[in-house]
Amino acid sequence: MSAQVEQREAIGAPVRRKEDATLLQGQAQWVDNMGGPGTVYLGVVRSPYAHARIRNVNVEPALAHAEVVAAWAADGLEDEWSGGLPCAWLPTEDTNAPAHYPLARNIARHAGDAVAVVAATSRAAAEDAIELVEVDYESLDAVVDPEAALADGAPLVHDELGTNRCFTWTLEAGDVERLFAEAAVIVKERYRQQRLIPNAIEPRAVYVQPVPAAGEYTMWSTTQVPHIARVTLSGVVGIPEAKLRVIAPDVGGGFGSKLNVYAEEALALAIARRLGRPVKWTEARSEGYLSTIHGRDQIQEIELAATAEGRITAVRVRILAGMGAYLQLVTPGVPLLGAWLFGGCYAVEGYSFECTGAFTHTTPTDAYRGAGRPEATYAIERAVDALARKLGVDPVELRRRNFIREFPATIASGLTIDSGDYDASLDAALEKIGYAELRDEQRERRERNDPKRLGIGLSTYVEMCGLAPSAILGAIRYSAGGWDTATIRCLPTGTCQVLTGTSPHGQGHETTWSQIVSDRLGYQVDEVEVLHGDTSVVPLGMDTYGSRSLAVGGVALYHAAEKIVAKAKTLAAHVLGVDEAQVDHVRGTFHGPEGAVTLKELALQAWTAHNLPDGMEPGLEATYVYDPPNFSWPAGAHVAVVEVDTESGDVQVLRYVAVDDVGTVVNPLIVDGQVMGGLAQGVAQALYEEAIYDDGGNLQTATMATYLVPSAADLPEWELDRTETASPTNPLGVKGVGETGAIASPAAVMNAVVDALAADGVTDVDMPATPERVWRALEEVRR
Ligand code: MCN
Repeated sequence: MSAQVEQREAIGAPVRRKEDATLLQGQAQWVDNMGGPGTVYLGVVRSPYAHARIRNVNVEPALAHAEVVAAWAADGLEDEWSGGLPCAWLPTEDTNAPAHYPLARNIARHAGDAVAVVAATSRAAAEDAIELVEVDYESLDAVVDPEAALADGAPLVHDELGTNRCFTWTLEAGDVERLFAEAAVIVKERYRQQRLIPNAIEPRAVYVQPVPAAGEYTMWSTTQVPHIARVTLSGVVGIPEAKLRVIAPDVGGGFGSKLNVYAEEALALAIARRLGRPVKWTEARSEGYLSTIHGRDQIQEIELAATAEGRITAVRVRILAGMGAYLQLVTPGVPLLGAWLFGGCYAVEGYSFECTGAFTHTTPTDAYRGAGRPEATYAIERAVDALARKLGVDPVELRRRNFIREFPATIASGLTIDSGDYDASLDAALEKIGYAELRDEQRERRERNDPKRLGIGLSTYVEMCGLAPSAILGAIRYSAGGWDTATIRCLPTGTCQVLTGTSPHGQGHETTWSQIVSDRLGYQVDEVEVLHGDTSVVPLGMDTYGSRSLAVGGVALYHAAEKIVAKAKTLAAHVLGVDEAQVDHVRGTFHGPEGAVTLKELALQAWTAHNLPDGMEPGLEATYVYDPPNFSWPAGAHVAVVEVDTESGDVQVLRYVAVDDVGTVVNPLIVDGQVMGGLAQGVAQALYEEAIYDDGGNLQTATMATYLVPSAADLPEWELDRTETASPTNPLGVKGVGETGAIASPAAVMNAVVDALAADGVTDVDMPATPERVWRALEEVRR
């Protein structure tokens, strides 16, 4: 390999994504493309009521349909379940975890709750037949707002619990009471994190092929978590884990929504067993809005205690988190993923956090890009701006007075930030945006009473990702570990296979993993085949979420490469007839004092095994299971510039600068793409998207016509830059990037909106800052 090729494919090189050719040329393997002779298609009958007693379900009229094979309500499938659908994270010992089965028994608890299922010989027939199922519902009162759900006399989501409270979780550090009592200034803010609906390009789908005689099942699913799905579904359906193979083929995005184990997967497995036939289900988009998890849904109260000079001494936070009607895989844990971060990147001393989860008659919430950290970042970054206004200090200056500057830094909430340089990213962001000039323009516009105000909003964030040290996950009562695996198999003919426990669904692992192997072992990127997402090919894995894949799975791959090098070096010394200490390895070539041998040649030697050192196992293959010693802590400074039309309430994002520090960058093109995608979702949260329920629990934004996903035309040109502080906790120095954009940007945009209107007296606007909301906020102060 020439030095130039080496450079073009090493860690840090902007290699184009090798997975894109298949994706863009219609050759991808989507679950919905699968099927075969004898397949039956499922249609799910869903409750139109948010809360109803199911008096009777009559499937007979559906069975009369010529193409219908079978149909069941909950009681018809009851003996298929060995357990309920899983929740893997019950944060306290007394967390209320109600039973959750694939079909609702007796009571429907949210609009879209599954009540019956029909199996037909075509998808069209299944959809027709669900209309024929007769359900006798008695509509009951519903509660959709988490605060209302905790009020006395609220309708109960689960009668047997006697309360809508799911759990209360607290974290206290330092003498918070004293710090507040001694504070020269206190700000107290209340923010709302509206509910969001994830919108992956590919809706959910599942296809199950049984081998009845062997009791074996293969499930293809649009999942981010094939390994977790196998472990948990084997418990739900009672199929021994060894007989269940789960495959996540090409998956068209997830953003957290496919980090879950869903009723339809369990139904497909159970019905494949019942009928002995392949079973398939594909979600309709509007069906997904009701039955795939939602994100966010928090009411936040945050207080900052500060000195007269603006040194923040303590943070006190109370969160009310909407769980929805049931606990999905990690529902109660999501708000806690932000629990350590409400102090932001500031050196605070006292920390008090309390989170209560509440059930409502709505679609369950769960992980959505950022999961807990956008919420925390939003609260602290908006509160810091509120403090700056109260003190009459520039928000840049106030941040600088409080930055953490010594690393590793153990923060008040108890975790340790690995590394960072918050001034560096802020400096870079301010320079790129031209901060001083923008403040001048803002002043000029105000002086000439331009109805279009200019707003400048900052978000200097730090987040924790790369989930996670297994021992910490255990301590916070998460049911699984945080390790991941990689295997490198050097094939005898000069290519190699990588088996990874991560499960990419848009993040480009095939490319970045190939770069790591290229960098360490000298293969060209195209000589590396990355296999993933199949529990029979890669039995051990913890999958993709929490921006963990590079910082955990990629680091496992690095260590596997080191094991390959170690074995190859011994073999090289044997082949070259020299002492091992005399062999130098440089990217796939082993140099002795007088000759050299390549890794590819050694792979062939190891395969023929004709002449190996005594005791050496044939083959050149290594596996590493890596459990990270810490989270990874990306950080950065984002600046949004908005123009707010005080006559119409319209907000336009004029510019957006994001300077992120994600440690060592493996592939700058992919990192930029990840940041841009996250920014789009964060700006969408700030300005466009909101799941709205009416008081009866009907989802008012149940289609893409009413739920406003912005298009590229609605978003600004992203101006990206980076600073780089390598993580000292892993040998690659990497930190995660998959969620940074979504974490930082809602706060930057909303700080900009409020900054534009602060001189007019507006100090808060709820997200999304729609023209109507902005206009109403202005009307209120005008009156
Ligand atoms: N990377 C890099 N250098 C770094 C950090 C990351 O080159 N310092 C590369 C990685 O090698 C990988 C990609 O960037 O190719 C993202 O890496 P990482 O930050 O480890 O995140 P994950 O791969 O674990 O992806 C999960 C993350 C999450 S949690 C959500 S949500 C999300 C996201 O990724 N959902 C996505 N990005 C998405 N992108 C697409 N297209 N679709 C989704 O559903």
